[in-house]
Amino acid sequence: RAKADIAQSGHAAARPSDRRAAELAAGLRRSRAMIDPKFLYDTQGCVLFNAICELDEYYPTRTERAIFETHRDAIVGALPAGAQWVDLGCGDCAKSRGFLAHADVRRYLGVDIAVDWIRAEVDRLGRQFPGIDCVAVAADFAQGLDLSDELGDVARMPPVFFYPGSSIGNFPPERAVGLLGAIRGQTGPAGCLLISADLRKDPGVLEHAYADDLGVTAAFNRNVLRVCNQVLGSDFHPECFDHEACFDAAHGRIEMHLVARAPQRVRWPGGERAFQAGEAIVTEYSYKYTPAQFEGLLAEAGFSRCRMWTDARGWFGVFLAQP
Ligand code: AVI
Repeated sequence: RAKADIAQSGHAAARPSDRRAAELAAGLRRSRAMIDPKFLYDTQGCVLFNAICELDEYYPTRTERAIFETHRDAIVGALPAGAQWVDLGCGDCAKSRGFLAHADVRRYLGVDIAVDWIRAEVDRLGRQFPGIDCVAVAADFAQGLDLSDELGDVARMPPVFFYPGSSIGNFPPERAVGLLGAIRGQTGPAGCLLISADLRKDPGVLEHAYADDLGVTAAFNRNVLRVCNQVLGSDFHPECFDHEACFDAAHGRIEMHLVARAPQRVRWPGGERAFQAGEAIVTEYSYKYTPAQFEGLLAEAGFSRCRMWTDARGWFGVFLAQP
């Protein structure tokens, strides 16, 4: 079970801060240095990510919003009645609001790793929708998802899992199938999954979306080195690394890199790593799928029916997957 309340119980072998430091050190020691993308999202990283979502180049957020608005009635009409709405990575619950106003929902579960922050947001949602029982759940579902206790009898109150933002694209396909499979295991016979995925398109459009002219994504990427310095005690100089985003066609993914401008050595308590000029640290993958590929992942995860809504350019997909 990936539950923050269990992770914080103090009985784990290593303290969470030590585990995070060990994970960073292990990634940096790999022949191709890597930093897990979850480290991008400290408070400053979240502010920068929200700014990215407003950029002209970063089309996913506004394209998804437009698809939700255009096809709201069709989407809502396909959802089960008397549902419990499970908002995965709910944040400020903003994307759910437009659906809760129209769908037949009895209960809302806001699931997020940052439970202290979301508690206030979920309470606010509860005041806006007094007829819906709103609950905040602490879980790092990237590590696995088991909400069976919170969901209760799914045959009586079918869950609608909601996973917007194309965040599934930040998992490699095999891990994505694992998470989708865990969701499928908890839908029951009448529940479903409403999920977004960014679709394949011209690599130039993709690369520009991840390397904007203002340099906001560059700042977001470099910020992870500051996080490293805080968590691991390393002595990275973020300004000595260049942001790079390139589309790897063979894997169908954008790769975000931090590229050493000059030879340098980075030290941390108990370790160090030398970088040649031009050597990269991989900080994020963002997979882009064709509709058929993404439907294939959903099928592999155990969903047998699937519908997709998209925009006029076919850049972004909203999928409703049912058992
Ligand atoms: C959160 N996730 C879906 C974003 C993406 O597009 O992969 C993260 C991001 N990284 C750079 N820009 C946006």
